[in-house]
Amino acid sequence: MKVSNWIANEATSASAWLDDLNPATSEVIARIPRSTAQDVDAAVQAAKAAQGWAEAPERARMLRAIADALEARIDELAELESRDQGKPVSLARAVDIPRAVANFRFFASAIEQETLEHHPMPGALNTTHRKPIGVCGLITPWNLPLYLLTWKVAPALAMGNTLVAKPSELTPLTADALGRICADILPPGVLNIVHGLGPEAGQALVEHPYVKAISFTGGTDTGRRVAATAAPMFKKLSLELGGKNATVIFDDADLDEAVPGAVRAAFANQGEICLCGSRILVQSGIHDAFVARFLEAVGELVVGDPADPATDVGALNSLAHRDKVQGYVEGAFEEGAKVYGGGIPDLPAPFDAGAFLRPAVIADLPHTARCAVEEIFGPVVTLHPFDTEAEAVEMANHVEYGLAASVWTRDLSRAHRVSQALDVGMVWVNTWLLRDLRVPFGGVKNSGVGREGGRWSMEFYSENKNICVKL
Ligand code: TXE
Repeated sequence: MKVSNWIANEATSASAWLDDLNPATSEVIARIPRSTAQDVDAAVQAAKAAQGWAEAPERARMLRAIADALEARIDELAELESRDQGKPVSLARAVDIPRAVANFRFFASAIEQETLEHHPMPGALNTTHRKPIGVCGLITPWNLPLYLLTWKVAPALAMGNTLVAKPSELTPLTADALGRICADILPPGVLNIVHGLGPEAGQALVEHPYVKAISFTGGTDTGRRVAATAAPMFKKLSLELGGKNATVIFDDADLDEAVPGAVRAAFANQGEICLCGSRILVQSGIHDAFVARFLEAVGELVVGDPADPATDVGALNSLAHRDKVQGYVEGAFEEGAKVYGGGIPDLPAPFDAGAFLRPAVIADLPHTARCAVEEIFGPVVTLHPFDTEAEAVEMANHVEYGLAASVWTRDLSRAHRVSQALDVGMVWVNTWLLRDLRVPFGGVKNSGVGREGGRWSMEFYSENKNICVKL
């Protein structure tokens, strides 16, 4: 299979190509363009020429048409996402692709229902207007490929911008499918998709003078580089970066909820979600009971063929990433940790060549250990006991990241108190990753800058303009 760049609704070829692998088997499944700065420039020029492409009601109609087209191909897209990313097909079918559909429907409704402010003053009236920014650059990662790409594309289109998207070179397939779908729905140049390597195509996009806003989701180090390039050019910047999120279990937690909740938070999507709860803090009174049930539940997770409906944990995104994750587990062991599970599973061909790792639970290391403070981004979780509420907050906040947390308790006052004290952008109480698309999404500290979601996305992907009329 050959993946194309989509520039002005044309599938365009490239002068060089990259291999795209299925991480569950290490087979080459596609070749993708290794785009150059010239390819990026062609996409940006097409986007620039397409500005002013439609009024809001027409844009809403097109967003719904994209949602319908994605929904009609849900099984095919789920299979494509799984083959490219390594995640279970069942997860892509239940979560990733439906969420992509929802992203378009949500922002179609949002622009239809948008209200703007007027500020009357004696003898004059101020009206506020939202204008498109112009050409926006969207750079997305490999963990939730279509889910996160559409989380940017939908609001950016809704607000009337034209786009150049650079999906992760590791997971290009559903972006290609989106480009094909949109070529039949959007005017030429409105959505352009350019594939290639981050330091080449991604960097060229961030550097391009006509690109007025950059929305980036990816690793913190890459985000730092993107910010260093974009900030002196005064580009609007949204950075959704990594996380090292705490799952905080208090003595009074309902273990029937907290155990499966903590398992899901730690290992959903192989632990490759920036929101994953990769550090579990457990109060001493419930510690042993929780750990026994948690380890039992983790031991029941099925690792293997992502196409098998029984699979809970698929392949990591690449062998290189699997080795990096495995390196953290081995490092923890050398530091004296007790490691439950982990290791490379014994799978039949062709999965013996895949990037699989059994879920690993690390105990008996302080909450300051390397594996407890750095983002591992794989099926690895650390366990830490605590005594008091204050201690839990101190431990949870003792990382450079500040994306999310979950708090498990039956005490409503404590839930509020602890949620307020945690230095993060999002807290879930007695649940994890329950999303309402209207709420602000983003983190503090090294987890990023800015918020997306609902009106925050609409704010980011537009420029506010005030008009003052003397009466
Ligand atoms: O992501 P990168 P990587 C974390 C996770 C992971 C680590 C590294 O800990 O192990 O980051 O992952 C593009 N200019 N997350 O290296 O490089 C790149 O092509 C412009 C957390 O795979 O950040 C891709 O499209 N763009 C995370 C995108 O940036 C550049 C999700 C993300 O890739 C670029 C993924 C450059 N100089 C990884 N260099 C989350 N927050 O969910 C790369 N890119």
